[in-house]
Amino acid sequence: MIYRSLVLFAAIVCLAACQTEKKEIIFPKTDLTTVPLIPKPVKTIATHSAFGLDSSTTIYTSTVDPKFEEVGKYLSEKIKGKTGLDLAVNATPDNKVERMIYINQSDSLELESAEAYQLYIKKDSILLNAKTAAGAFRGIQTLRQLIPQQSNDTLTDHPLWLIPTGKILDAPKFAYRGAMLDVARHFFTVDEVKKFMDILAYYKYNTLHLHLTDDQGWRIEIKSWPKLTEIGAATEVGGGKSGFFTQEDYKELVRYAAERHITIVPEVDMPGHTNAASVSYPFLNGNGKPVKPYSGTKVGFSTFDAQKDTVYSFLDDVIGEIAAITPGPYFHIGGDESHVTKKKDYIHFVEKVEKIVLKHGKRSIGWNEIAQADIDASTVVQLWNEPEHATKAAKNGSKILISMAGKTYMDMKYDSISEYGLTWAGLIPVDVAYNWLPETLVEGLPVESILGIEAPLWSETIDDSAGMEYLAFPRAIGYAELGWSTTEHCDWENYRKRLAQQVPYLNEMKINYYPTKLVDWAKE
Ligand code: TNX
Repeated sequence: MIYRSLVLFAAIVCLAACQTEKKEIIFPKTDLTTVPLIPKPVKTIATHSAFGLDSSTTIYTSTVDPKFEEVGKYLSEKIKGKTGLDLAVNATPDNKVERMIYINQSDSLELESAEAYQLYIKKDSILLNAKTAAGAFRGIQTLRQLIPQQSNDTLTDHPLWLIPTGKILDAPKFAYRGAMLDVARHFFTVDEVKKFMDILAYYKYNTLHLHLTDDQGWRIEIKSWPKLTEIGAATEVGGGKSGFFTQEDYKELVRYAAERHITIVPEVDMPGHTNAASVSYPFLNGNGKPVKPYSGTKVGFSTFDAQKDTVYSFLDDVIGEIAAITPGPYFHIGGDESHVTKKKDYIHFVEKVEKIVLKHGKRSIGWNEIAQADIDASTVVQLWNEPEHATKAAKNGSKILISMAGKTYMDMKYDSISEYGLTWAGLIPVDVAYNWLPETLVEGLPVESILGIEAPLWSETIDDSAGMEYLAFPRAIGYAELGWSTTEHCDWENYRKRLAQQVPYLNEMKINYYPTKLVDWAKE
């Protein structure tokens, strides 16, 4: 099969080469190494000519794994959006094919991880090699970023979008590169979440963690416990529109994410942050006080009753229903700020819930407090405030996800004039958000224990795409690079120039980013 697709590739390249021989175009000198790619690839070598993308360019893909063809179609759709060109995918080769983009499933040993890719750009062909469709998908994001905004209309009788020639060899530093969206404090619609995913995908994120439940709202339909959404979804911070995802909505988000090779991680935060669940079903409540709907922003007052068997059978249903519609490997159990849960109850609770998650075929992720319990080595600890929890968990074999509040909390204000955001973990201007490394942040935490990086966006101060985008962008673009690029490529001065050149994309996507003065934004 691989042999057959290579023969096809060779045949089409030959066809393309023969065609272009007739009318040799003299391209202006290009330099692949100066294109403002984010995240910066591992290795880039320029050969100074150009591939002229035009209406006769055709996309071919390996067909053994149908997901490669889907990647080809995604590329074609994005090229159409940017240039207006409508490129065929896997059309029968004919004499009109002058140039081609070939997305090839390769077992080259140089592709060391699932998301690694190689991009060879020549005058007549672009070859993208990857082991998996996920790798091919990351590779086409690089290709999208290489396509200039403006076409060159002077070289031939029709417009050409000149892609600099050369070679890019690339692979991520960390396997997990995520963002979190809190849909509990304020609800965000399916379309708002989809737009967020589109942007994350462009910068090679591979995970979206949805914080689905909190004191102020329960946002996911659970068929066996309908009051969770009938009652628990009616509130949000400050009153407001509220809402929830039906299971069909959630499945649609999962499908949309999968198309972008993004894994959805669902979170049910517990035993604290559970007021909305307890309002729906008061037997769950363990803080000894009458429960009432909550739309404030205080944390740490609620808890499930960790001693009741019925609480665990409820959780077995909830986790089971969500796990059944979640193809990804993780289920996030929360575990933060359970200030009114007795320590022994908290530990008992975490250990029991972790077993329920395992029973439903998932690995747990929990905020760093869960490391106080005797957790399984398969459980991931998400470090947000107390590094000693993370180092302890790593010693016991757990992987650590880096989300330190003072560096990665996208809900912190950028500066004193920020329109949205909180300040408890400090102001996080765009340079502070970028100028650190996940692998050296915590002393004594070996890099092998780091699963990756995740930037949380809590939503106490935002309730729509405008607010979401203001806080997330441009900071999320920097976290994408910290999670993907090699240490020597993570350099603020170099990065801020590349960030400045993201303006055409940010505008094309109508992203309400914060135009920080720390960056000399490109004029369009
Ligand atoms: C702390 S971080 C929280 C959230 C808040 C956030 C606001 C964490 C695990 N818990 O409940 O929304 O601060 O910045």
